[in-house]
Amino acid sequence: MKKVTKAKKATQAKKTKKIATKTEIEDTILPAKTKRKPRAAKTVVKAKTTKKTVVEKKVKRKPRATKSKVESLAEQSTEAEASGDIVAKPEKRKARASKKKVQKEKPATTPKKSSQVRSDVHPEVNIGTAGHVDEGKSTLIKLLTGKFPDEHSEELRRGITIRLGYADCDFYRCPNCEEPENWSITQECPGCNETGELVRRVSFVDAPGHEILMQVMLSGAAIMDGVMLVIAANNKVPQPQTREHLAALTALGIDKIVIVQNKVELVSAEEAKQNYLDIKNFLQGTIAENAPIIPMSAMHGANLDLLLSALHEFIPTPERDLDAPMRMHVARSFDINRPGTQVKFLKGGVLGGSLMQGKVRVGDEIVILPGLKRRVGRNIEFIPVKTRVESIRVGTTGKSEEGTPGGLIALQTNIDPSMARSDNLAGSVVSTIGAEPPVIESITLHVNLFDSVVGSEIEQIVTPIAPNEKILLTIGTGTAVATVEKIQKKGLVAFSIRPRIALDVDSKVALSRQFNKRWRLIGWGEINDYEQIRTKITN
Ligand SMILES: Nc1nc2c(ncn2[C@@H]2O[C@H](COP(=O)(O)OP(=O)(O)OP(=O)(O)O)[C@@H](O)[C@H]2O)c(=O)[nH]1
Ligand SMILES: [Mg+2]
Repeated sequence: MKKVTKAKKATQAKKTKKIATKTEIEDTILPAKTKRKPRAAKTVVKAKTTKKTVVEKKVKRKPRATKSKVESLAEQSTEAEASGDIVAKPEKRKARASKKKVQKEKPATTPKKSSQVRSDVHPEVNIGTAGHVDEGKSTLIKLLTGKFPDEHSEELRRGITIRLGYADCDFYRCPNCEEPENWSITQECPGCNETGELVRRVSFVDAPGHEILMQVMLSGAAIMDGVMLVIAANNKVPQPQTREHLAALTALGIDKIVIVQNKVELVSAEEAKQNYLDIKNFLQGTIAENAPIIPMSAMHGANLDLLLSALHEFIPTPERDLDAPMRMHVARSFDINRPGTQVKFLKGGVLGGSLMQGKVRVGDEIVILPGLKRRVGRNIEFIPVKTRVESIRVGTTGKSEEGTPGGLIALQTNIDPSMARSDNLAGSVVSTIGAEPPVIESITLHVNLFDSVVGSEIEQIVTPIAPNEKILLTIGTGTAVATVEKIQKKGLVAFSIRPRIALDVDSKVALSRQFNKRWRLIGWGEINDYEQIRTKITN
């Protein structure tokens, strides 16, 4: 039985290698760091049939009729933003039901199921995706983790990512094989069947590429330690959201970047080389100037080993301060109770996100800031919520007694589950009691504006910020519409923020302005000063 599985794996591996344009492209275009020894019997196979299906799919992907629904989801996300499917059981059920109707293409290779991830290891780093719509970000996550991150029924129906997706993957290194062939996502080396050493577990955060979902991407970026910027080899470079996402990474100071030149099997070697040069040209002078460019086919699994090697080298696990007070960015919140559950069996609200610093243990007393949203007349108020951690889920590992930075975690608390329903608490910060981050209602920023609005087809000039103008601020996973109160000299701008926001004082602030009813990234701000309000922590 075991032999059959091995033989099958070997055949699949061979097929994958054939499709790879790795050797040809590497020989000519890979930067010195990632250039590898050529391997025997690797040919470029141009997948004409796949091209056809992609063209057909593109036609399928543009139904305008459903636009308003996606837009309303996007609007919701502007207010309550980010997500990261952590414990959303009811949504998963819905998604499965509608999967049958959707003709979404699936990668040909499924290297492993996420359930194969070892249960005794915690993820230590969050790697996100970025890039223009449809260029293969979610397909890449499926290749790496075995889990296709688009699970929401609307995502499956539309064929685009709408919420943040999330899945874990283990990186193994074979003691016998040479770089980069020694890297794999299975313990058994696909090259020589030797048992590999587990190097680290990575949590992947999949962001949407659609232009109207920019705020979701920005919120997700708050929990990314590094990013795979996916650029399709069969598209002109740069596409608007390739530009806008790279600008967002610049704004938020995320400079650990690996470029994935995806869908290389759809173009000739010549076209791939030209596309590589276009990417290089586009990256020149940006924070990703020296990022490695990995030619890949996410759909066929080509060059996965090279990608793992580059992620290991270019997105190392950051140093974490485990002794600092616990802080967590909340990306999603849920009520996990099924309708009709008896009151005595109800479970408290669940918060999903990632720790920035410190540790959290079952039984810890924590506070959620700015807290519970409440409408008072025409205003929205927030009430800080004190609660207790009832249980912790760490990535796909399952229940754990402790959560640490790196990887997505879900905290089940003892708050009324209805408080956490439908991402009500997304954008909040969770903290140890007694060492809370400031909750602010005004902030002064050193503003840096881009020369032009990079996220639309037509590049428009970014005009200076004007008095009384409304600007959308993204701070951590939270967003708030702010009003310009005062423009001081040297690019200092004072904003009033309503509703309040819990501030991670080390974070950069992304600034977006409305153009034709869409928020577009126009620059970023560094925190100069803020006015903290007194918060009363209630039970
Ligand atoms: N031929 C080919 N098709 C691919 C490859 N990667 C992705 N695709 C296809 O491209 C389409 C878009 O893929 P997704 O993974 O959903 O793209 P995405 O970047 O996640 O899209 P958004 O999240 O909506 O921005 C799907 O039909 C995929 O099957 C690849 O390497 N080769
Ligand atoms: Mg996607």
